[in-house]
Amino acid sequence: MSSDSKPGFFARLRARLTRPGAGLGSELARLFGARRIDAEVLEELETRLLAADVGVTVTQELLEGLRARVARQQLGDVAALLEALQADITALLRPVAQPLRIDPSRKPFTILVVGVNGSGKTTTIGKLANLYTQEGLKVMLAAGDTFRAAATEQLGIWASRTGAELIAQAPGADPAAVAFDALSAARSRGADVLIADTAGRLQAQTHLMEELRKVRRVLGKVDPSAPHEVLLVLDANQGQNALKQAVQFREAVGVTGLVLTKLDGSAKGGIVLAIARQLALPIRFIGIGEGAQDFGEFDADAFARALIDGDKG
Ligand SMILES: Nc1nc2c(ncn2[C@@H]2O[C@H](COP(=O)(O)OP(=O)(O)O)[C@@H](O)[C@H]2O)c(=O)[nH]1
Ligand SMILES: [Mg+2]
Repeated sequence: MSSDSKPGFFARLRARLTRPGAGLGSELARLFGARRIDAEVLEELETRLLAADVGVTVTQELLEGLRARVARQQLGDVAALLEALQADITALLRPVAQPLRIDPSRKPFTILVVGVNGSGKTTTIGKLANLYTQEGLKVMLAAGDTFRAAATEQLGIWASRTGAELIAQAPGADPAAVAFDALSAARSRGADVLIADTAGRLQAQTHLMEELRKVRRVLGKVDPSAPHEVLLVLDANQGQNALKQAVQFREAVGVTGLVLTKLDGSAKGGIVLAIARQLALPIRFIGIGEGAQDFGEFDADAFARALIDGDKG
């Protein structure tokens, strides 16, 4: 990512993660001002963490840490409390803020993208194609969602928009065959990156998970080291359900990284904390809108700041 696109992305993250002026912290500060921290303040904070989908476990952990410091009189007022909270959230997120590195010795670097219907897989692939083609990499996209003709069309639009090459077969084709052809073609044409789309899988349907495993196996037949990344795309609005999906996909296909989409206007950004704490899987990217630019690497400090401060300007 170029250095000048970073502040722009952070400003949009702040503007979109919460309603204007509605960061966790801004609201508490408005409610309580410079008041000393008492049970009521902590209770209000607890309510707001739960409302932001932080989840019971992480909320209790965060509050325990804060209560202990309040008891030791280390936190005088609401501002100090919020500063401590932001630091704790940053510390919680930092271990999972691991960017995806395209290893140039793995050529093509093969990314298999999985997730339930509508989570944002195809859009994320388009955004990734945009990112990597702009870095000068030769990118190929495999239309592995062969259930719906519209899915291939959607991927094709992103391909022509970004200059990536699309590899597709007729609707109804075997997704594993598409994967095999795509990786073989990407190899012979010297692509740097291959990104494979898959159909939206209902995680409860074991035969569909079986199909994803087959796609995985077939990629490994063309290149024993592939796939080099299995990206699970989760819709942040799915809340605790996203956690369940992650557990199931991880078991079935061995997820190596996460993309969290639709963090714009969800008011549920706290789910990222629950996911970080309970899955300990690398969070590679976040999506904050439908456009190619509404996408960036996950940054623990920026995210914690956006969550607490909101768009206070
Ligand atoms: N607001 C918002 N919409 C998104 C985001 N990512 C994807 N979408 C939209 O969500 C819908 C489903 O996305 P799609 O990529 O087709 O999901 P798929 O079924 O997993 O491939 C589309 O309307 C996308 O434009 C995001 O980060 N923010
Ligand atoms: Mg799709």
